Amino acid sequence: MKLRRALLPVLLIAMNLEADEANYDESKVPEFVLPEVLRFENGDRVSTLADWGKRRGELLSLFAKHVYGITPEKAVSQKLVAIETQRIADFLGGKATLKEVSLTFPGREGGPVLHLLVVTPNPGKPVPTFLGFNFRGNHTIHPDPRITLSESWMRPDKEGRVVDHRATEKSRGASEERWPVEEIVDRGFGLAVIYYGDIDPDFDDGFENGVHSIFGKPVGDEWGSIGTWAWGLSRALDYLETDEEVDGEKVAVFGHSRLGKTSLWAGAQDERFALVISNNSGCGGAALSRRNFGETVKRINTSFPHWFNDRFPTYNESLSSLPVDQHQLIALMAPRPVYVASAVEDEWADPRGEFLSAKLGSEAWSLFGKEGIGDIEMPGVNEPVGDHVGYHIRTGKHDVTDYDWERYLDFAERHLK
Ligand code: GTR
Repeated sequence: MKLRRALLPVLLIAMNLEADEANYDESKVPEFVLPEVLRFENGDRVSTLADWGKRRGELLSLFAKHVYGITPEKAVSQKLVAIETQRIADFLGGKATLKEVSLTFPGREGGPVLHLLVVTPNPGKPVPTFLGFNFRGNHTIHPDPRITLSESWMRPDKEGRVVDHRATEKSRGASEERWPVEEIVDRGFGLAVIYYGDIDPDFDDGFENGVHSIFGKPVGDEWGSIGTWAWGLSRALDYLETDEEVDGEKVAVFGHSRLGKTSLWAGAQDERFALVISNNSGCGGAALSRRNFGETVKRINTSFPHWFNDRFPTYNESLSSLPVDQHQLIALMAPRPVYVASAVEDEWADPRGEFLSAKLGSEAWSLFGKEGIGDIEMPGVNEPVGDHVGYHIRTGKHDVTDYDWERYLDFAERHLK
């Protein structure tokens, strides 16, 4: 009896762990009913473009209220001041110009600064441009020693590239494989990047730091970190619209993983983004929440309580009552082009769930007489598909590779040039 009692908690923990283990078995994906793209909450069908305009608004507020959080009014109206702090006219051996631009809060000296790095082909003229966050500082996207080393809070690493949360010289170019800057420039595009931690350092500090120091702690259903990051992308776009070497009407927003979730939420809210790219964004990004494959809503809300708003975890155990699913987030990009990419070994992100979102979200493009993914079952590996909604699943793991960028450049060439 005594022994049994002692064993009980251990057993319960073990059972719990088992229950929380990720599912990678397609036959164990539960049956589910998805909320429709082209149907209002009141049950009416969406059949005209005017209807879609209203449905779009409805979906946006549902995603804000139940998933990513509502952007506080004062943030929506906040303008930042842009100051060019460095210009390197002979970047990439003279092929390109690199600019560093600081975006600051007016009247808030010592407040958060968003450091934007913009590379555009020489000679300068307005070009379509990719905008994306990086995970480790702007100086990691290319080893050029003239790029300013980020002074922002960084996640420590074992390689000595970050010490005491500060980037070291050793970290220059550390992420260059994810950013084929020269290839982008050679194909006539610009690239703008920001370190996402400039907006909100990625740890659960109870929303004290980053831009929360300006806007205050979220209350009620207000935003989590993904919401603040997405807001930062829009502020970067405010600046890019004024940059003479950037075509502000042709800015593609790109992101990988948690930052892919962010690029989707930014693209959904801000229709000035001309094209939207989600690279391996997974749960809370492109992947359908109801599939219970790989990372689940419960798991993500437990591991990263600061990413979404406080209401999202209330659906951890009851996904069927979540009023939205992620194919509707994809639909919010319509009629603009959107690209979703998966990787075979990135099962955690549920490649099939990412594909299904792209495919089912495509319904919205049909209202505009445009083709989305089309009538395709799961495409083969390294076989990109789709017209205004693009998709590929490539070989390899959770990452951003040259293969991914080549597809994004092809897609952007088709739609933005
Ligand atoms: C993982 C997380 C994913 C994804 C990834 C990343 O730990 O479970 O949802 O966002 O991090 O951003 O690298």
